[in-house]
Amino acid sequence: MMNIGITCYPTYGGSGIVATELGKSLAERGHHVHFISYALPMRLTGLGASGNMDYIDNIFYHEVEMSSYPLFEFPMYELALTSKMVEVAKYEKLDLIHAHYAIPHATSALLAKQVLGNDLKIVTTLHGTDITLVGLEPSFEPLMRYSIEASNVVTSVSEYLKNETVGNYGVEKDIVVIPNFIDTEVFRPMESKNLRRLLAPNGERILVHVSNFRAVKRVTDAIRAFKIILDSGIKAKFLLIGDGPDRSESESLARELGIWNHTRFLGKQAELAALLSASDVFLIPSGNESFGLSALEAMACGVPVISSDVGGLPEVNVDGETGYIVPMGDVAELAAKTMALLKDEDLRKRLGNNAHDHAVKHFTKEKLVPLYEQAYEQALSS
Ligand code: GMT
Repeated sequence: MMNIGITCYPTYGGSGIVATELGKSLAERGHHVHFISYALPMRLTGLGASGNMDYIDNIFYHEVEMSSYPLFEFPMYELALTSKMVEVAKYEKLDLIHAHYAIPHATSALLAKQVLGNDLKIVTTLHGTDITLVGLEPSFEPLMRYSIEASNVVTSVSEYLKNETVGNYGVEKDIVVIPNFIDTEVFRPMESKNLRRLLAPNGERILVHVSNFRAVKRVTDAIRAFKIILDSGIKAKFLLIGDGPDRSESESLARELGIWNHTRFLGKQAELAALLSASDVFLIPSGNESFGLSALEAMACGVPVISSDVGGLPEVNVDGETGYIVPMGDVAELAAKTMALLKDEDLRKRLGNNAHDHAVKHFTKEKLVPLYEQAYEQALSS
């Protein structure tokens, strides 16, 4: 049994989801898990297949309190986080802190270790946003490199992200690839007749997209592709799940293109597996994606994926087998490949079944959480 601190962003995003599911799974395996963040991570509710809010006494949540002081213009989140890490590590006798993101979480954890002056181990998982941040703000590069090099063990969610980190930033640290995973008791093909009737009352086909509507998700590509699909005469509905900065623009585009009545912007949804199971094809046309957890969740529900060809997406979606991969930004091809599935139900079903089998074979928590435990053991013996 280990005492593990986990720091992640609690908001709507893959890294927080992976960190939370990992923490829940580690707790189920008998470890003591302490989440340290500024809000309760969004999926830190419900344990086990029942999805009930069962109480479990080896998961703890420590909130980072932010105080404002008139003289300081900007809140000092990273220092407040560091102080909370010091407190939790000391009193809960943490063996290690698992930081999801090099900047700022591993940076804070490393400072906490310095303050404590002890042998607290730091395991850092790269999700990609760290690297994007450095792309946007090159002056962060030395801090990013330090946060990675000084961690005891570093993991990355895809080969792509590992190669980017090593190739583009000259990081020399050994990086262990541990792909993201799903709980197959939650993300599984579910009975969906009633939901389908509700969402597509006239038997229309159902397309689905799930994201946080950031520019990098290129949601408008999916909407433009949907217009082409409708224009071809196919009767379909498009579910757009999630929320974020580009939602208004996406909604406007749907109105502008005259396809508003065929789209359903559902906002953030808790019952994702049911909505995915009721859908025919999942679209993820991202401009960059170090892994694409939402695509994996769809695959686990038996839904074939049409993805762009960027980042780690080809490590998740196998072209011609679990769906199709199209060049990023090629809206016509996105529409064409989606139509190929919508017009051939046998093919769609076959790829959907393959997607499910692929997810269950390669990306389950049973298979991948032990790799994190190995990474922790490696850190403890370093
Ligand atoms: O993509 C986002 O907007 C959220 C972001 C995050 O940091 O939570 O997701 C990143 O981490 C996920 C979990 O590892 C990956 O599945 C996503 O591909 C990755 N996003 C990007 O690389 C853009």
